[in-house]
Amino acid sequence: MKLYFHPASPFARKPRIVAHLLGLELETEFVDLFAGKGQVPEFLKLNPHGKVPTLVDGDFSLWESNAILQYLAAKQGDTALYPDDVKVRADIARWLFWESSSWSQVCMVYVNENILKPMLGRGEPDPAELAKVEEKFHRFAKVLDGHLAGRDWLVGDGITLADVSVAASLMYAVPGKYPLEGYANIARWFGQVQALPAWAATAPPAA
Ligand SMILES: N[C@@H](CCC(=O)N[C@@H](CS)C(=O)NCC(=O)O)C(=O)O
Repeated sequence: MKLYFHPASPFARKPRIVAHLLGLELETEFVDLFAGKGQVPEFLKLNPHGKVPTLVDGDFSLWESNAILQYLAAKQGDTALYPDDVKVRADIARWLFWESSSWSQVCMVYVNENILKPMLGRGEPDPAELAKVEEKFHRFAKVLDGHLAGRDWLVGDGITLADVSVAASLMYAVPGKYPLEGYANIARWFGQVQALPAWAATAPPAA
C-alpha cells in the first residue's frame, strides 16, 4: 500500500501514526503541495480533491484521512485501535466525524492565520478571523476537555483511532497559538499521545 503524504500535514500524519502503531510498513510518496504537485493530472486521478493523505491499495484509491485510518486498521484485522464491537466502533466514528467536521476546521483557522499566512508571505494574521473562531474553539475544547476528565483515552481504556485523529490537529497548537490554556485534561491526554514512539517517528523535519 502506498500513502501519498506531506510531512507537515496533520491529516497525513494520522495514517502514518496508525501504520506505526499497527507495525505496518507503508510505502510513502511525498506530494509537494507547495509546488502545486497536488494539482497535477496524475495525482488528481487518485484524488480529485488534490489533497493528502491519499492511500492506494492495488487499484483502490482512498482519500479522507479518517476513512484511511479505518481501512488500515480493518485491513490488518486490528481490534485494539479499532475494536469490532458495534457500539465501540460507533463511538470511535462519532469522534472521527466530529474531528473532520468541527475540531480540525477550527484548528486549521489558527494554522492558516498564525503559521501559513506569514510563512507564505500572504500577510499578517487577521485578528477578525481569529476572533470569529475563538468562541467555537472554546466550545469544542470544553467538550473535549470535559470528556477526558477521569479518562486516559477518548474511547475505552486504550488508544484508538479516535485519539490519533483528534490529537493530530494539535500538532500545531503551540506555533498556531491555539487558546488551550486551562484545558488540563486535553494537555494530559495530548502529552500521552506525544509520548508515543509513533508520534516522534512521524514528526515533520525541523524547519
Ligand atoms: N478532510 C481531509 C483534509 C485533507 C487536507 O486538507 N489536506 C491538506 C494538507 S493539510 C491538503 O492536501 N491541501 C491541499 C489543497 O487543499 O490543495 C482529510 O481528512 O484527509
